Amino acid sequence: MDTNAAAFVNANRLWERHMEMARHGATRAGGVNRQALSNEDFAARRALIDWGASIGLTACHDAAGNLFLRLAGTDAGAAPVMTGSHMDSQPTGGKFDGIYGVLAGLEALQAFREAGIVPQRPIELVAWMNEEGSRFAPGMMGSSVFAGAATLESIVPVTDAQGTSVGQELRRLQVAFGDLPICPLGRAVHAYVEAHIEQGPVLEREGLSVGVVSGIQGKRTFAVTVTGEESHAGTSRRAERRDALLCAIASIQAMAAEFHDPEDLVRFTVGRFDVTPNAPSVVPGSVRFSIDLRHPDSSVLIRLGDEVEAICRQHALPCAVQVLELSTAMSLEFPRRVRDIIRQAANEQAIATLDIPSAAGHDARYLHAVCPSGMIFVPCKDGISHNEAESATAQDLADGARVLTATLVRLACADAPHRV
Ligand code: HGY
Ligand code: MN
Ligand code: MN
Repeated sequence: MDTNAAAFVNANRLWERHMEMARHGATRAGGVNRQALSNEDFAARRALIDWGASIGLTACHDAAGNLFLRLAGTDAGAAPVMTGSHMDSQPTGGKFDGIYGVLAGLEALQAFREAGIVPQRPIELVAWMNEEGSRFAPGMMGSSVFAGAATLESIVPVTDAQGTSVGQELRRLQVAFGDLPICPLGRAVHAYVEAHIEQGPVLEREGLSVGVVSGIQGKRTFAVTVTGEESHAGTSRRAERRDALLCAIASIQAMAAEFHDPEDLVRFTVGRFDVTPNAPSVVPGSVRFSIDLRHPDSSVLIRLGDEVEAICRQHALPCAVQVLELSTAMSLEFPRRVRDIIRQAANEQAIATLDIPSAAGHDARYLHAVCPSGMIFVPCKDGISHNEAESATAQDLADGARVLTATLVRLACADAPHRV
């Protein structure tokens, strides 16, 4: 048995698997549109299951659509170590967001097999359902239900823009993957480590290939509905109009002004804006828009988020407003002992690292609530992500996978020098 499993990480195989996965939902501009529980997502799941089967991993999925591939350990009853991320993408997503953590985990388990290492604890590779929240809002549905932060009942009624519900798509998933056993929803996990592209410019700027993630900034998301009155574009007088679009814009501009901070730490985003009836000669009667609000300081996030409804009500007059908070997540810091294990694994591989906070959200947020968790970042070109131009290098992806592999050895092997 070769204890240096990381030496068996194959950069070319890892890269080729990314290119193969990018075929599922490939867009003309070179990105991917592989949204949660779509046919493209199903195809990616089947490809992952097949790759896993070729190295002896056994697959199951839970009632929330989370997919697990298990490497057996000598202690079958021990709580597993988990690693993974998400395979779903934004509609104009890139080839690496999410899928890198899944393929780096697969690469690590293949390295274990090729090194002849059987861990004491089972190691489970996981692909969380609907991390992105683009088709069904909010995101991180699978990991939040797995961790008990949300219920299955709360996600199944959520519908996409076509009126298809999560429940309908989960049933379609169970039929399409009828060969997969169903595993329990929410199980004991010994530790969780997620590899992900940084989605920011720091590692590339510092010339480093690996970051040890210190934590994740807080995020609150809202759905706002502004209700006015449809009327004729030619005959209805301005004084009588209740124009939902102008009222929504006034609310958004008021929030942007209120949330503007000289330190440029507030992240206020209206990414979705739906006008009804969306007809050129009809004064809009209704507008639904999303709010994604983030800040590294939870007290600021609480203060600003608590102002959303009042600002909307005040500035949307004479229209009516309904504000629904979809998700609330405070800033978190990963446990030092997990960060130390990741850093020591990198040192062993002679890979320099940097401690770096995550401005983006990740499923690790919910695993952090149920077990010792951590994250490994690798750079992406110019920090670009949630964009079809998202890019990374085979070398950086492999370095991250090597650190992940060495970390998993420490977490799952009996004779490893560390305990979480
Ligand atoms: O929005 C996020 O932070 C994540 O990339 N879905
Ligand atoms: Mn992601
Ligand atoms: Mn993303």
